[in-house]
Amino acid sequence: MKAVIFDLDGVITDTAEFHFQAWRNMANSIHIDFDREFNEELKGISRMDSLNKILDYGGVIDNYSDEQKEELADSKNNEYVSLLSELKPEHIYPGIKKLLDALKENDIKIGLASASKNGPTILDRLGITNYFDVIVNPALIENGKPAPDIFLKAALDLGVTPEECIGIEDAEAGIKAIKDANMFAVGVGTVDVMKKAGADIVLENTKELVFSSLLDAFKQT
Ligand code: B16
Ligand code: MG
Repeated sequence: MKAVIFDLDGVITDTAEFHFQAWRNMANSIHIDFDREFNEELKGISRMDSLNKILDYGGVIDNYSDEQKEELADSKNNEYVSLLSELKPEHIYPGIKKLLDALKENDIKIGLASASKNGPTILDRLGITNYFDVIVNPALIENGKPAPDIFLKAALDLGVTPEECIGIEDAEAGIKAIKDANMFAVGVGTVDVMKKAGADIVLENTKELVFSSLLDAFKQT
């Protein structure tokens, strides 16, 4: 194992509630409402894919030009970014800081493969930017998760092969992306859902993301 590539939202911290509030306000402004169950489908996918899903859900996908969609996505993002100002280091999920320290101590490279264009802002607010050797810019990745591209780019930029990497994800689309990249996939979340997506091991809580356990699990493959 030479590198660990992290997803951000749902693994390092949780800004899902901010995404939910901002998307729902945007949707309400065009007379669409949705609940938390539908919101689950928006996790881990890009901003524009999320907007298209919402417009499709509201039955109005054909009523909006590309320009109008950009405006809607911008209005959601503006609200989301202002909500991010509430984010603090204490919002890092349990066990993550300890894992980052252990990876550094053991010379394991650290990458970020988040679909979020706000990834660098979020890492800054959490005070953990310096741990990351590579932060992939999702704007430069043609095919979003579940395509493996963002994880492959992280490995390439870290100078390691995919087989030397562990990927950590909380979304089905992300686990599929890691497996299609030929990496060892650690799922954080519900066992059935993560296993179905192809996770090699599943942890119910980030507290269980312990360096020695990850290394053991990786060695067994
Ligand atoms: P942005 P991840 C994803 O982050 C979120 O889970 C998803 O809900 C969001 O739509 C996506 O980032 C894009 O975010 O609008 O900030 O570019 O889980 O890949 O870290
Ligand atoms: Mg995620």
